Amino acid sequence: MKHMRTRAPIGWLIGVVSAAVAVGVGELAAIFVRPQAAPVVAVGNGIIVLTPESWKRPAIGSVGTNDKPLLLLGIYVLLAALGAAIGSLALRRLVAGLIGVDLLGGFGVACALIAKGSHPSDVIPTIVGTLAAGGVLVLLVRMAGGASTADDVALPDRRMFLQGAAGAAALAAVAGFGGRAGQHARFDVADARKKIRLPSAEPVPAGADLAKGASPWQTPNRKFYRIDTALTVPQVDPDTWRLRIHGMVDREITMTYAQLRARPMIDRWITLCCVSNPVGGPLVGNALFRGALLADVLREAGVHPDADQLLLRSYDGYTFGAPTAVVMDGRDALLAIGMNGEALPVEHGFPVRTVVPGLYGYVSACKWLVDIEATTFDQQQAYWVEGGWAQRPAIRLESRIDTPRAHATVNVGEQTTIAGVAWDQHVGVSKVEVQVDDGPWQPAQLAAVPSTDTWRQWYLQWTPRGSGSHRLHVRATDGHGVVQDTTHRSPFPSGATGLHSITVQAVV
Ligand SMILES: Nc1nc2c(c(=O)[nH]1)N[C@H]1C(S)=C(S)[C@@H](COP(=O)(O)O)O[C@H]1N2
Ligand SMILES: [Mo]
Repeated sequence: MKHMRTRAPIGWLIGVVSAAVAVGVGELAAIFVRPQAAPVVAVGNGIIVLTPESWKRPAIGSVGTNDKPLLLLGIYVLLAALGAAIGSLALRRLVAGLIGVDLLGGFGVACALIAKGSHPSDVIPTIVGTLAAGGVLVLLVRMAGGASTADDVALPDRRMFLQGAAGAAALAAVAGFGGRAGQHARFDVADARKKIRLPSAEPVPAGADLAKGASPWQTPNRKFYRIDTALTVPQVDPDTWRLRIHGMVDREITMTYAQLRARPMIDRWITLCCVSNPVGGPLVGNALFRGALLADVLREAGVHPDADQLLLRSYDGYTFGAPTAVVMDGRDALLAIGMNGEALPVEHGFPVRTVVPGLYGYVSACKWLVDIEATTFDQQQAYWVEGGWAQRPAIRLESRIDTPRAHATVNVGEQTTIAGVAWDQHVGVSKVEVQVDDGPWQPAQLAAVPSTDTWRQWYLQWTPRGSGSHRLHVRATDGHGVVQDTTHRSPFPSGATGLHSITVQAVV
């Protein structure tokens, strides 16, 4: 009985340490492949593909913002648990334990293969890690006195076993951290990005940024919302970057970064928003994008008139289907290289992304762009459209109260600014109104805008009369005179509608 109690934890320890070796050695091997090929990342990317789209909602870009660390944590926890189970199995029957290791490794290999944008060589780190884990498992089982179905076998040499386990754990840690460091040294494009100099950014247009307490009209790069499926931010070297334009075109084009930069460049303020932004939500931002006109390049390629879809493909293997007619109707659809006077930040698509004013991100704003295929909506479906999101959604007119904050305290009899932003890219915002409780809709002051492609700040001065709770509503009217849709709809499948409202507490 006494020994039985000690044997189970020994098996768990052997298994967990072996699993750690798989992960660590895999990280090390990924130096020779690429960061996406590290086992845990490959498994995560495979799980993203395996997860039904309905589970990934409401955050489009599936693993939206906070769920990425959660996904990775889940993988580590599950791996440790399965490792512990395999370890105790191995301590009874070594072959069974090794089969467990292989099954787990096999799952990892399968994930590496099905991940979007995968290369066949992405399986190498998982294979190397699995082999290392198998070796360590055998070694530690031997040090623990060999596999046995008897319950009362004690450790032959407790010290030696613990030293062996500690050594394997140290190997896992050194290989893991060393692997990560090596991957950064070999693949990070931060230095290449820093070397790229763009003309300094234009100042914010006069009168655009006048509502105190509203979101700043220009969103700084580090505050710009980020939505994508990338567990590791793709590191795309501008020196080896190529854009291929093909499909239903007269002349295929392959463009280098230098060739793109040699094209005429324009700077445009454009508000980008995510279809999965809830009413009043934060998934919207406004920046100065610098780039070349996409339509010019498409004309050079000779896109066929019946190619109604441009399938934009990213380095990490995701696809975005933009209507060709929209991209070519004269709006400033960009092959963007710059954002707010800097080269695109790596998380926002360095070195090149597309930005199309008036279209949601998931149908137009391909980050880490590498490929454009002229095709039709009938022939090919883009990634999120496969998951049920609308194929050609019209962008929604929206307005948001930024100040006061929901549930804020305001003072009775004291003038308070209600302010925020409203947007309907490429159509524009002509009016914003605010309603306090059941009162009349009061027109807000509108800030200036350089075009219809950006959001518009608004503000209204309000003096709360009675103490207690007050409800504030905002609604906008678009450039054609259409008032915002009040029907409450969730973001799936074509963008949220409904009015943003907050309550505040007035006190004396
Ligand atoms: N490669 C890639 N590009 C992508 C995505 C992605 O998941 N992968 N998400 C899209 C979505 S849904 C949006 S809303 C925008 C967001 O761009 P941002 O992260 O620069 O704000 O990027 C788009 N481009
Ligand atoms: Mo999005």
